[in-house]
Amino acid sequence: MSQESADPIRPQTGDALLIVDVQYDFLPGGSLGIAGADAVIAPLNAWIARFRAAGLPILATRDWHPPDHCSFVAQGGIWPEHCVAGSPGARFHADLALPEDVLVISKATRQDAEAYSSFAGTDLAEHLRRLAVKRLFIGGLATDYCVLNTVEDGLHLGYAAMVLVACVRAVNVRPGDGERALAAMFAAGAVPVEG
Ligand code: VGL
Ligand code: ZN
Repeated sequence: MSQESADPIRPQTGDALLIVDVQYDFLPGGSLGIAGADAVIAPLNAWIARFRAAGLPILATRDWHPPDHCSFVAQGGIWPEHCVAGSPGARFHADLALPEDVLVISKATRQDAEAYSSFAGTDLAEHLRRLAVKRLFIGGLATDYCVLNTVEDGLHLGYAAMVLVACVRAVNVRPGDGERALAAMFAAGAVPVEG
């Protein structure tokens, strides 16, 4: 059996892969490091290979904050400083096999606004319209913040949302946040995809 026919769901025209915030600061050793988050890289690379082979669009978001972003503890926010635009911690992990023509979406770039959704204040929706995308395959970090808000916004905007369950990890500020976030996404109409 070929690799492709063994895939649970085969990407097709109208699909795009959206990789959320696989940046050093969210990976173990980073300033907002998520336990086990490096485990998303290998399965995401397999999805990248499938989308590339099918000639389908691949987009990658990045948390891209100014140095005094309102979400940081020094500004009264809840997070340690992370993903400051242009800093080493804001880089995509080098093992993530992003293609040269990946569309990069920077988000939460304004000092005075938190923005967990990849759609908030970005041109993501314009890109998806131009590319005639109907269905988003979404994986990355973190399940309980940017993935959750991106999936919910995507569903509200009329996209089908396929959640790559092996490719997401949660911050879990409260134990169970990640599981609750997944349950909320599926209750809202997102579809779990293995692998
Ligand atoms: C995120 C916490 C703070 C995320 C971003 O990408 O999920 N989480 N900033
Ligand atoms: Zn952030």
